[in-house]
Amino acid sequence: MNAVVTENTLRDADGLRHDWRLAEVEALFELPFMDLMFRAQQVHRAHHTPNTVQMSTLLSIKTGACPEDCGYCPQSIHYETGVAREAIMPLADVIAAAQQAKEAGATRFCMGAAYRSPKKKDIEQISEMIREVRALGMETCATLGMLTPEQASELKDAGLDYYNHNVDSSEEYYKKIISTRTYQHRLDTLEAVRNADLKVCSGGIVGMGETRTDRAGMLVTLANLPEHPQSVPINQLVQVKGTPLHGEQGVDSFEFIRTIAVARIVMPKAQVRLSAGRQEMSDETQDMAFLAGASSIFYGEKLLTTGNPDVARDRDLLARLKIQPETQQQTQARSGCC
Ligand code: SAM
Ligand code: DTB
Ligand code: SF4
Repeated sequence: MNAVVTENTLRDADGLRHDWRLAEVEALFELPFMDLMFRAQQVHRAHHTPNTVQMSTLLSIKTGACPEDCGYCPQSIHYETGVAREAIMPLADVIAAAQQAKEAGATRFCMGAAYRSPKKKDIEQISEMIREVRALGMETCATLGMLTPEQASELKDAGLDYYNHNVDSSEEYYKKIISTRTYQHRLDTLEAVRNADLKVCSGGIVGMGETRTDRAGMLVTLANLPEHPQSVPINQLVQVKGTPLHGEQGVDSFEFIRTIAVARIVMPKAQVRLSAGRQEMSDETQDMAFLAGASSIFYGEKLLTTGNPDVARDRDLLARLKIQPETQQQTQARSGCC
């Protein structure tokens, strides 16, 4: 990082900070709601096209039977959730789903697999999927669990644009929701992904019973990485029967929106994605999320195994708010993709 010191804070060559202290980020959370929203909107307008939202579509290319025990996840083999186990999807089905997502207006296609870490043959098959999706002119994203540096490079060579790997919460709270891997495992994969010159998509989940300090801690982790993730998904826990986190009290919508606003302020250039949980949100909560600086959504009826608002509801909401979906050309110009 090529760093300069300004106003007692360390900034990189792009003027971005990587030295956020927990107390500072907690103080942002403590601001009066309107002041926080005003600051977030100022940062948003300085770095992003107003009234524009990028749309990504998800596809679960390998579902269920995951050996990890993430307490929120319907795909873990440790919990009875009724999610059917499926083998890796045939290439033709993936291409058809990507084509359909493109026609519906998505500019990025994200392929998710319920792996702890992919095997050699998985990487080969998924590399083929990435090549074909990219040939459609869409940005590509994959989320396959832990990667070695070599696997990250192979995916890069196949044309992968983004790799999603969430830190999910603070380091302290992480231990309480997952026992089969550590926070450091997550950070190691993020390092491999960055070093392979892939764009990083990393965020977390709100409403798992964590404290505000945990939410602030998660954002400190993300903002203090050597580079800010280019994409930061903020998920509201989707409660699935059978998972240990089913029945958690969650947070009120203002606290969820505060988390988005603080993410926007500490990572000004990142695409902050209003991710899982939209189906359970009112139109007004979603609108507040855009006001707080969310610049992207998951679009299409399904996330990985759970529901998302249908396309008609999303089109109607965006039209009523006069928000334009980002076009393929805008997406490509912004990221240099395809
Ligand atoms: N297995 C890979 C991994 O864990 O990185 C990729 C797939 S995993 C389903 C991707 C992300 O989905 C998780 O990191 C988590 O943040 C999010 N997720 C999973 N279940 C969720 C739920 N019930 N509600 C909200 N987000 C969830
Ligand atoms: C992310 O942060 N959220 C998406 C995506 N990255 C892969 C996944 C949400 C999953 C919600 C539960 C499900 O549908 O299985
Ligand atoms: Fe497996 Fe990912 Fe679900 Fe954890 S979040 S159980 S690693 S699919």
